[in-house]
Amino acid sequence: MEHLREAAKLLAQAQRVAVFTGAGISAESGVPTFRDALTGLWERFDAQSLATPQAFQEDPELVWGWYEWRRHRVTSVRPNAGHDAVAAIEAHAPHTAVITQNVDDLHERAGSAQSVHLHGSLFAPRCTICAEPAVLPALTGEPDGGRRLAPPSCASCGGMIRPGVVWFGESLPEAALEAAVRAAADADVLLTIGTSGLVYPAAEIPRLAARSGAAVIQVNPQPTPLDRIAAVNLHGPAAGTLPDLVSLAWPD
Ligand code: BV8
Ligand code: ZN
Repeated sequence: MEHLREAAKLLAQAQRVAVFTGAGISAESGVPTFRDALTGLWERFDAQSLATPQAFQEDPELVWGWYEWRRHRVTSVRPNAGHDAVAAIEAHAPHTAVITQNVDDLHERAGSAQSVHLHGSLFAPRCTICAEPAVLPALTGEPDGGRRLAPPSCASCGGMIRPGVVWFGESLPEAALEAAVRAAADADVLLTIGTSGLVYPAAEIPRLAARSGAAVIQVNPQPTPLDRIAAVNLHGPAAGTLPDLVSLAWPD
């Protein structure tokens, strides 16, 4: 409880807050994290080998099927109390930036409309040839066959459509990375939630905030490499911890 109080005090006093999230914040909505053994149809694949341009090159139907399965999963779940608490922080602390590594739209659906997506989104597919955004048909039920699905073709040039995410070995979108670096450098407090802090350059963001003098608060049930740079470590789940943190920081 002591740690929670300390974190709430830092948050309430902060003028500029950066919130940095990973897959852990969506776990309690039922979206598997990267570290979990991939559930259901995918337990025999490793996410890091599927989330690459090479995998899409070699077997576009397998990779497209995986992303459509994930898009379906996200579409069929709801934001949890952790996402809602992040939106509440934005309501209380006027200069708050939400930076996410996640490719789901749960922050947006909880009200964090300006979330910065460092690794793209399941909802922004584009053409591999002309980069034109593609409009995806609404998913009616779990993608059939589960595993393989042929990617659609571009309406403009007939090129193959790819998921709008950043794969391993691909550069992050410049504008998103710049916005995240600026928010981290300016922040008085950076709240890192549900990330193993292992994937770069995104994992640099909390470290940059700490170097720039921000107080880092971590919410994560397990220890991570970020424990070392955190002023306060709240070892608990996001949906269970964040609402308490917000109500302590801003008792209505
Ligand atoms: C790039 C989108 C090169 C796709 C993802 C050094 C510098 C630069 C690059 C590298 C480097 N060393 C290695 C690299 C290459 C690589 C990398 O970092 N590899 C790692 C494995 C070492 N980086 C890249 O390839 C990046 N690109 O560097 O380009 C380049 C440079 C110049 C010019 C050209 C090219 C691109 C990386 C982006 C990959 N895409 N996602 C998709 O989603 O399919 S990464 C993906 O995994 C996620 O987006 C996330 O970022 C990452 C890790 O996932 P987390 O979010 O942390 O989730 P994880 O499962 O790991 O952990 C969950 C946490 O939640 C756990 O701690 C758990 O305890 C906790 N948790 C569980 N339950 C809860 C909870 N927390 C709270 N509440 C709960 N209930
Ligand atoms: Zn095209």
